[in-house]
Amino acid sequence: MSNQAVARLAGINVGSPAPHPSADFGLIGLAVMGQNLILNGADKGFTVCAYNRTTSKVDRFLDNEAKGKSIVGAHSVEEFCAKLKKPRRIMLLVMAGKPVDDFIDALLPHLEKGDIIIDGGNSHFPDSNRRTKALAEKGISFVGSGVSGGEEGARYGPSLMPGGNEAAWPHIKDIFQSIAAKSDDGEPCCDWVGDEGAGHFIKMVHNGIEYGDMQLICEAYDIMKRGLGMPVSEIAEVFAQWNNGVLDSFLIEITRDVLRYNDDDGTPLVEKILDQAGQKGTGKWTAINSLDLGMPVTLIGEAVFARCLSAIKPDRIRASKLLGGPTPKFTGDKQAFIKDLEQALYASKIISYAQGFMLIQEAAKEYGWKLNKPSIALMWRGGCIIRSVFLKDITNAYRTNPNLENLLFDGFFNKAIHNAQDGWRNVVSKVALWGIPAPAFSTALSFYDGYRTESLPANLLQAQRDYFGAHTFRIKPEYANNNFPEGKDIHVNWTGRGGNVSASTYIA
Ligand code: 2AM
Repeated sequence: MSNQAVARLAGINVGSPAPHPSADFGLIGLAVMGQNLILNGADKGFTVCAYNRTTSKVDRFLDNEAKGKSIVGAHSVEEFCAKLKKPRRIMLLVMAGKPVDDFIDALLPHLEKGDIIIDGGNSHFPDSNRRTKALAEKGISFVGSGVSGGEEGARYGPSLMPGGNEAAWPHIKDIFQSIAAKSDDGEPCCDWVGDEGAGHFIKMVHNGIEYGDMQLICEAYDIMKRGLGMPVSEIAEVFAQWNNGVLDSFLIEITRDVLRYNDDDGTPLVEKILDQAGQKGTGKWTAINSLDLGMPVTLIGEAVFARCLSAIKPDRIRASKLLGGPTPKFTGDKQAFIKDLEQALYASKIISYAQGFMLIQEAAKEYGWKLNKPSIALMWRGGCIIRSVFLKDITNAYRTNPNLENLLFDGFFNKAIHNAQDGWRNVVSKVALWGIPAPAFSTALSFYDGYRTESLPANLLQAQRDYFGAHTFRIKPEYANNNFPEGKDIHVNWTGRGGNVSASTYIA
């Protein structure tokens, strides 16, 4: 083979003039998400350059889905970079982890200061923190962008959550906001999120919240099925009704449709599906991060654990034969209970989002990020899995007061949760008596009651810690005196004193 042929196989242009830089942005990674984002961009009037590690996929794409559209292709990283207008805007939609770093390394020799690399994959936010810093040192702007909405969203309007080097934003804003979903008010579901890995962080929390929303819906279904003894077809109609009210959302809508879907034998398919949940890890990341940051994001945690419990089906089968409990028996007004259940779901959802925003707020503090809070809820209003009418109220809350301490302190949500309380408590107490697990409903209520309690029993806990480990405690200001001064770490010898507190007390 000639040298030229070898070079051509390696994707190097030999003897032909450098390609004219015609593409508004480039995208690497031609799996379905990548292809759909390119097609979406072309529909919005942008010229897009496509590249993929396996270059045969570029040709296949150009000859099929991309035919006749403003889409060009490249067979090498070099050719790809040469086809992009400057500053170059390059989006990676490849597998998270090493492939992202490998592509960044391959791109760097062909880039110039001011060029922009966007990672639209499912990267963990610490990786995006690292990449933002490392690329800034080379004069390259890195953007880590959450992309949500699946294949359909990518094609017709995803929710986009970009964060990283803010210098990039003016150069990508038009493209991002054009291809993003629009809220029902016509606003693009995309805005600048914040520094470093903030975009991927917000996507992670979005996924955690998605876990929580799904778990709440599953608990409501289980309570109607086993607690109220309702057939699936009837439960579907309850979800249909809920979808016209405060719970109006994509997940309630698809639940309605799933429950209405019958197998060939005319029975609901959902009842035949094995009750073992899978997970890809973003809910777990959110739960781990909440533990790392010391934030009580309990509902997402319970949603992750509920999937874990479902996954140990063999254990559950054995336990179902050995461990007794009550048999659910509903008496009373079924319609009234269904109304209570709607309130329980609504209130628990408010708690879940309040917890999610507590985590986001703490992350901003911990990582030193400036976050665009009103826009976070806006970005979730359309295109993504948790899209809902409810997010409009959250957007309003943070637009009214961007420094809102807690979502529950907003007038609208304060009133909403207050009004939902009676129904919520009724449901949680009844299902406990019936022996139907409702970990998400229950933890939401426990959180609410804990959060609104001025004095928790952690006084006793501190005493226990000091007893067995001399971990010290502090005294309540109103009880401070010479023995127990305010604001000091105090240790008491809990066993070795004869009534004389001061003799066995020291101040650490
Ligand atoms: P491929 O088509 O060559 O496999 C989703 O899997 C996308 O990530 C695809 O575009 C895929 O390229 C790319 N990808 C997966 N693993 C990769 C790797 N190790 N290096 C580069 N690209 C990779």
